[in-house]
Order: sequence, then C-alpha cells, then structure tokens
Amino acid sequence: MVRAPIVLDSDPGLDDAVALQYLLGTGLWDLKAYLAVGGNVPAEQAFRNARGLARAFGIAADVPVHRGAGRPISRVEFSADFHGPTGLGTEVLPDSTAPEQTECAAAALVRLSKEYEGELTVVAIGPLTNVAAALLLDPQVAYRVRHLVFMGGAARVPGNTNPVAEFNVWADPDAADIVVSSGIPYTMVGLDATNRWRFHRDDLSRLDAAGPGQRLTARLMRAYLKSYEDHTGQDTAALHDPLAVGVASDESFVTAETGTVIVETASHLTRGQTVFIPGESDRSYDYPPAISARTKHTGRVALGAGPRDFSAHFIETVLLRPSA
Ligand SMILES: [Ca+2]
Repeated sequence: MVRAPIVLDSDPGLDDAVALQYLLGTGLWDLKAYLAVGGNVPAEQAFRNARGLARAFGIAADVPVHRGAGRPISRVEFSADFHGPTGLGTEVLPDSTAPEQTECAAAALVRLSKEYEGELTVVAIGPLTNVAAALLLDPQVAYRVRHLVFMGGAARVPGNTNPVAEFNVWADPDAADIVVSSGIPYTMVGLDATNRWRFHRDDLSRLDAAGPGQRLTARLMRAYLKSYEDHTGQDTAALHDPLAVGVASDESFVTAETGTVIVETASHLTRGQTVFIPGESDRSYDYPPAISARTKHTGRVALGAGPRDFSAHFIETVLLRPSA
C-alpha cells in the first residue's frame, strides 16, 4: 500500500506524544516532517520534546524534526501547566542523535507543499502559529495542501480556556484566523468531538500488560489521566490530538458539517472563540460586509462523535507501535 505524505505539527504535550504514536501505528502515512510549535510548552521545549519523541518512537533517522516559530503571531507566549513540568508529565526523554535541522517549521511546510503538491495532508495539534507563518511566507500553500486537519476550537460547546475558547486557538487566535480565512481545505476537530472520545483507566491496564514497548505510553497516559483528575475532576481523559490524526484518514470518527469558522481575535473576554456559521444555514443574519466576505471560505467542522469508535481504534493502534 502506498502511504500518503503527511506533516505533523505539534506542541508536545501528553496527548501529542500518543498522537504521534497513533499516527505511526496506523501504517497509513508517510511522515515527511515533524514540526514543533509552542503551546502546551514554550517553543524550545516543544522542539526538545519532539526530538525526544522521534527517538523514542524510532523515527529519528527518517523523519526530520523542525523548530517552530518562537512565539505566537501577536500574543505573549503562555504555556499551560496541564501537561506537567516538562510537557510530557515529568518525562525527560533522551535527545535524538539526528543533527538539528536548520530549516524552520514554516519553511519546511512551504517546501513540502511544493514537493507534494495536491497530495500533502497536514495535521496540526498545537496552536496554528507555524501553519499561519507558512501561509504568510507563501499564500499559495493554501492551494497546494490537500487537507489540513487541526485540533482546536469549540463550535457549539463551552471552551476549556475561557468560557468559549479552546486552548490551541486561544493560544494564537491570530494564527487560527489566518488559517481559516486562507482558502486551505480544512477540517476543524474541536472540543465538540474531542471531548466525546475518552481514554479510560481500563485502557491503562492494556498498556501495562503489553510489556516494555508500552511502558513510556503507559507513563504518559497515567500522567494525562492524573491531570484530568486534578484539573477537572474527571476520571477519563479526552483523546484530543489523536482524534485529529484519526479524522485525517476517516471522518466517520466524528459527525461534521460544512461551514465557515471565524476566530474572535479582538475581544479579551472571548479571545479565541471559533464562531461557526453553518453553510446550509437557513437562518439569515444581517452580517456586515467584512463578515459576509468571510463566508466564501468554508471547511468541515466536527460537531460530535461519529459512528466509528475512536477510543477502541486508538488503543488497538498504539498497541501496534511500541516505543524503543
Ligand atoms: Ca497538542
């Protein structure tokens, strides 16, 4: 089977780490680059974590890891404490033995969009800073990328960072707005869907039983579950980032509609809100021209859990891809 070219852009991040493992486990993708972006952790720590994960999952020799933008487009960098002191709980992974790439993430994305024009899938599971930077460098990236799937946003459910905004979009709302207004074919996989597919304590015992190759994964998921418990009181954890990777190959993990997403970038109160205007809406609002003009760009927006069980598929798939 021919594996399709893909780029993963990530701010590792506990669920980012297992999203990479899941991507590799599917066997569907030819990972051309692993891009780091600040978000859950500052940009430099994201790069270190990404290199460590590339080594841990045995791809360091084959997949270049690129350093991302040093900061959000127009915000002060902010990192969540949800993912622990290193971003991977307390895990400090040995660095990759591969030489450091000098090409930055945005430049790599521009280059790969040319090399794999019309074929390249991009999955972004952190703030959209690198993708926006690539689009600013070369707006034609939007027309060369086959499909962008990003984890972010909350269309019709509450946010997790303020009452209406999801963290990735909140962290760099300007970047997100550049992306959804660029013309790039995109699918937004936000909290409407990601909160619906969970990792359970029972899944930990499957990892524990799988031997040394799943010990890192078990530690990461144990830390992730603990963070959920400490921060939200929930005893299960949302599979946010892995789900975005899953949707890149099969939309039936979610229900989705076509419409326009506009990101709130002006308000302090609702910063990062992803306002969803359904494409098939029979409601007629009286939009000002600046908003009406935006509705020519549409994407797919995940609005709930789909018929295919992602939680089951996730655990089965990571079990296929032990770490080194
Ligand atoms: Ca992430």
